[in-house]
Amino acid sequence: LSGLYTLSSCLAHEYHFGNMNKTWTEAQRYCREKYTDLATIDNMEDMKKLINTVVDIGYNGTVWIGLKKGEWQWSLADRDYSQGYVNWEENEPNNSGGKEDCVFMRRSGKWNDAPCNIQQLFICYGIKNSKES
Ligand code: 2F8
Ligand code: CA
Repeated sequence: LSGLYTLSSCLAHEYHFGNMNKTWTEAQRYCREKYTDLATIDNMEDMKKLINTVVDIGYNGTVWIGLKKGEWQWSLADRDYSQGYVNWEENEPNNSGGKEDCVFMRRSGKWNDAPCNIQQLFICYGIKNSKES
């Protein structure tokens, strides 16, 4: 399995639309089982690719991506948030109500922090797990 993860970070990665309402943690579990992880965004090229994944489907809502607090951290453990690409909406993250530890993306591609227990669609990242059909 570790070979699978190594490969996925070397090869061109793909984004996959998760067309089910899930909390952030449920979405993470699903993406880790079926692919590699919840969506990681390394640069502007990734960001455009991810936006296109949603726009191509014609979905106008928001989607979970693989970014969460304590300190902001990508779900994919080898990514360093503090050194990486960000695309926060203006005035975000604002931790509204003191409970916004997870991040979703709007159709514009901009990010907002929101409560992790909201159920919404999501984007997975990586290669498809060959054990799944
Ligand atoms: O105005 C931005 C603000 O909008 C909503 O709160 C009213 C968002 N909440 C949810 O999406 C649950 C905030 O996260 C956002 O900062
Ligand atoms: Ca917010």
